[in-house]
Amino acid sequence: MRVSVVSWASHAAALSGIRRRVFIDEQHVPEALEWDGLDAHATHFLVYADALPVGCARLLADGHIGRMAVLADYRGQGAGRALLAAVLKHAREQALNWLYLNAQTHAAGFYARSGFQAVGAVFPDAGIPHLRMELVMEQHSNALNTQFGLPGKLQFVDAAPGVPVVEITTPHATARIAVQGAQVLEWQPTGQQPVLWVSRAATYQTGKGVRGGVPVCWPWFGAGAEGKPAHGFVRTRMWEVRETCQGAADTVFIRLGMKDDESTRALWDHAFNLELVVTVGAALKMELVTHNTGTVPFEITQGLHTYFRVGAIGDTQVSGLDNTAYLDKVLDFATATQHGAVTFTGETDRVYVNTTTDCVIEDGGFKRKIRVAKSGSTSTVVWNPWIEKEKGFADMAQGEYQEMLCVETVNAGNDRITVLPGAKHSLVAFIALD
Ligand code: TA6
Repeated sequence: MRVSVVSWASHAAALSGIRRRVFIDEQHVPEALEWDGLDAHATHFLVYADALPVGCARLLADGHIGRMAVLADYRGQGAGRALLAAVLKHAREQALNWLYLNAQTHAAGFYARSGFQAVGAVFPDAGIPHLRMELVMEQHSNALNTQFGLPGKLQFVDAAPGVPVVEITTPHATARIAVQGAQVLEWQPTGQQPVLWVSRAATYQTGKGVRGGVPVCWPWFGAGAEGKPAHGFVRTRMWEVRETCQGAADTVFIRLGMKDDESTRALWDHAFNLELVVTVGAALKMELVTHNTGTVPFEITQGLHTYFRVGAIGDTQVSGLDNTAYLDKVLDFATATQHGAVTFTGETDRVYVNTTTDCVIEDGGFKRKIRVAKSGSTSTVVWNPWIEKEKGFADMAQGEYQEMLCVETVNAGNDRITVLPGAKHSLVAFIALD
């Protein structure tokens, strides 16, 4: 089987002919979904049996592989394998080292044999069950360093195959951020204990968030609707690195982003551009910016689900929430009011409402105070799983509940954000040692 790399301009007839027979005639995909306007901007691939074009595929500039189709009479003869091999070869040549696709579930094994890993749950697309699958090529960190590295200040390393992590070094602090999920993992001011907590049992693998750091919960906070992931779907997917730069006062910042695609629209049918901008220095600033790129308003709940490292939970309290009402998840979301500082003697899982105040984690064990300031939020979550709930987390080691505490900067409960078409919303968490 011979494969040619072609353009839509030169081979639209052959490409559309194959896709019409396979997707529209055979699989009844609606025309409007098939011709999505992206073809003119994509690289296309045609596989030939003798002189006849019998299969196609396309690759978008962001690494999205799609429209893989082989005519019925030519399946099982290696056409698909030849197409995928050509796409991967072209991607490497273009230094595209992170690829993703939305595979019809019956084809998941085919892609898995080329190293693609499933991310998230099965979702319907045009009424056909699909799985999002991602592949990080072995030299992904190298490519990211070439494009975004800042010598002596910012570099990418692989925490595990396919899990690139950015390491940031400044005179005031160091930090680590997983590109997958745009998850800040560490922030450690010079001479201090780490401020963020990551479980010793945490795993680093494609499609799975790390237990600890700052998971990004979006476009919903908390339990999802039936069959949808808790805390939204962005924390287990690869984000794209968009910008890195040295900022004022010896800070370094990185901007990561994600846009909607078929697999996100199958879970949440809206067009969006989501960005996380992290500024590392003597403080840690995380700004989660939601941009509604669609034509209708949408509503989100969200959170920067920050896990803090404390010396001993029993010797820790949180001030700043005095006289604040909260929903107590441990008591089936019963409402109560906080009196004085929050102390910890058991499982604690509370959504404090109508509050814009700073919280201060007063850590008697490490003899330090961590200030959590925020903007774009009127609710704060305080969570410690304690002994029993800890046992339910395979990625928490026994007894770790004693050294961690979540003070989360969120829009949760009735703190729901409506973003109008074209508008943006910014949620900021600003963390510093008092
Ligand atoms: O923010 C608190 C919480 O919603 C807890 O109820 C618990 O579910 C925690 O988040 C961890 O959730 P996760 O999905 O990361 O295991």
